[in-house]
Amino acid sequence: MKTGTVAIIGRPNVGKSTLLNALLKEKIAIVSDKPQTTRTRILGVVHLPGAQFALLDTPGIHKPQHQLNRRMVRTTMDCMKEADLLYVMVDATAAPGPGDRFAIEQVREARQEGRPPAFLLINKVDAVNKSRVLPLIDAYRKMLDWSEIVPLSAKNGINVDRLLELTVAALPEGEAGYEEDMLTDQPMRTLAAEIVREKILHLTRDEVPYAVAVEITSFKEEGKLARIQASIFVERDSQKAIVIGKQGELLKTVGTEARVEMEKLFGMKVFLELWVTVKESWREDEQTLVELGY
Ligand SMILES: Nc1nc2c(ncn2[C@@H]2O[C@H](COP(=O)(O)OP(=O)(O)O)[C@@H](O)[C@H]2O)c(=O)[nH]1
Ligand SMILES: [Mg+2]
Repeated sequence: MKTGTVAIIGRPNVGKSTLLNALLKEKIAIVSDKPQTTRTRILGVVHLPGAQFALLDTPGIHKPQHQLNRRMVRTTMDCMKEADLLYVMVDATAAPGPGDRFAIEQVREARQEGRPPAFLLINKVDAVNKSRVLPLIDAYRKMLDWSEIVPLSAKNGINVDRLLELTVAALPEGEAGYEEDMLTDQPMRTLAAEIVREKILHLTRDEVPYAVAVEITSFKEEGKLARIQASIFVERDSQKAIVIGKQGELLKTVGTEARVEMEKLFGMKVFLELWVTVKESWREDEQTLVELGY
């Protein structure tokens, strides 16, 4: 069968995690309109008749400012080394910008003699007029020796089947490496923490999304019930006040939305408790970053 590893690369916010979820037909990677939503490597396994491949969603390539960001970029570079094929994703709603050029430059440096092959994925074509796509293809064509150029919409599923066909054709022959029902290597604790973080990202803005981390402090399964306790870390008292909200409203909404999504993904009832804790400069603290799995 056709097997291998595919890494999704690109600047933040182009839709990498949305594509991972679309290809897996299950939401395992959190998505938001804020850059740097994905902080770790996320592995999903795509199962097709006659093919199985590991798909690596990455934090994306950007110029790092914090210790956390340096780790995120390093993770992305490591994923490229593991891959048999790269999906390099750009956004059809924007002209090629410095972020895209920087990402493509990193891809060029990580490859040796044109290996692994790279597909250019022009995402979000649902949001632009068709006439805008051809000039984009022309502009990007010059930047790397792409094996394929695929305009698509990860969100609406446009051309996603075509991408799968091209991917299977490009993968090497090999033995299946994963169990037939394996979806991701992320433990339930990690998925739970990420779901809580996503709900906070959706409900906050400015510097708050970047300053938030979530740690599951307790996860107990009792038959068809999961009792989950989570700590939400922020860097300042003012951020704590924002995350809790007036009379605890925001935190309550986070809790409700996160619980509903966990119940769907885990197929069990969830009892969720949330705490907000100030942890100054956690993004610069090596030990905290390790503890949080970054
Ligand atoms: N219109 C449109 N929006 C998309 C598409 N794919 C992703 N998005 C949106 O782009 C934003 C960033 O998506 P995300 O998957 O988190 O990007 P990542 O940072 O590259 O992983 C989110 O608001 C998504 O809903 C698409 O195909 N079309
Ligand atoms: Mg992402």
